[in-house]
Amino acid sequence: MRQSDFPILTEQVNGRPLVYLDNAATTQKPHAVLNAIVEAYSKWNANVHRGVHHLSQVATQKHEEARKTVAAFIHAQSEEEIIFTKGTTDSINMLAFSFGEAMLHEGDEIVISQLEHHSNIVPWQMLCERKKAVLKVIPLRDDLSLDIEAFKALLSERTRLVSVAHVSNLLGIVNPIEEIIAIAHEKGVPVCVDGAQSVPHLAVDVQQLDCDFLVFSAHKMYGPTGLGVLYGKKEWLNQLPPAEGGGEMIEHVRFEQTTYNVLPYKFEAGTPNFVGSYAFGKAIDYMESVGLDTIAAHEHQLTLYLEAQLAALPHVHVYAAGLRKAGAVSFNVYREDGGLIHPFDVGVLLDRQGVAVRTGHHCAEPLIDHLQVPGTVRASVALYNTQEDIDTFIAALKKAIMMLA
Ligand code: C6P
Repeated sequence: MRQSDFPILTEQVNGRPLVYLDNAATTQKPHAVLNAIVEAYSKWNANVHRGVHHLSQVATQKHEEARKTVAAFIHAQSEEEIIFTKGTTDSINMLAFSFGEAMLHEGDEIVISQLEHHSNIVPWQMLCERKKAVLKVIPLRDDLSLDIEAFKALLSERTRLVSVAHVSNLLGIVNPIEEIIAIAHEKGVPVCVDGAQSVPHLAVDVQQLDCDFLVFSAHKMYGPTGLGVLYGKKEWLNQLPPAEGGGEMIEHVRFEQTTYNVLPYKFEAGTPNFVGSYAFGKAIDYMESVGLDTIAAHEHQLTLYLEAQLAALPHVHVYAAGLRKAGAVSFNVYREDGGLIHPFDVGVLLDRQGVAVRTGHHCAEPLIDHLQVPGTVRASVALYNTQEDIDTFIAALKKAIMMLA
């Protein structure tokens, strides 16, 4: 599907045509996004919200149109609920600081899960340390799905926020996020959804989900690096203090006291990444031109095919096999004697054959510890991948296994 829209896909790696299966780390960019970046810098580059001159007004208009595109994409009630950040990690850090300042006191609790990416662990850990609060962790069942009964038992009168991934970056599992939100809301607890691995693959509607916050990164959605989103319900964002000071976030500055701007600017200190937002808007237009349902169906088929092909190989263990996944599949390879072939070695031999996958802990060390392995090999798909890509990958993997076993 649409491989020709992505110039990098015609590159050769180690003398072989590139087969890019590291999309959960970052996706490749279509012409529409690359052209948007060149257009911005060659035709209307100027700082936004600051100038009366023509270029500044054009730049401001493009930046704010992109915000509306993002708001419509996730079905936010208003573009005031869309805060541009540097990425998912930045969004979570911002939320942790801001929410923590306003809402967290000694002895309060934050709930995350065993399968979170470090970006949805460390900011909450830092906050809990600062505020002498407690971080609680939803455990996994034997099949690696979240233990929802244990989650219910973890919620207490002191729980102030739940922050959970919609899709696990390591396992690709789609978590029952609607259920998690409903359970938390029953107890009056707000929920932050880490959508870094879901918004690229599934149609996410924040009003339907009723999540209080949603965070995601443009670079995993065919958009530029250095740009992400913190969505928050207006009621929440209005209650929270800014996380950073300076630039666009002020109304008036006096040495005695500074007053803050309205939403969303209150949370956007300094010159925003307006070229990034414009290019991200084009990435979303591109995804919509393909169709979210078409993308989801295509990737679902590919993921099922990928998992089935891997599971059919002797001595290959697929994690969370059979559970609903979006985009990513993790596995490990074992020798006849049961010894693990290090995922790094598998990754290197795949790379020699032009196949890009990710190996290691995938920035989810607590989950890797739970799996009791040094890491996994992860293959992850995007809209431009084909069944042929999977076949090339499987053939390359068979060769790698032959050499390593
Ligand atoms: N995961 C991966 O290879 P940033 O780096 O800020 O754009 O996204 C951080 C992040 C947060 N949550 C989840 C679920 C993620 O998957 C990621 C990024 C990449 O799995 C790079 S480590």
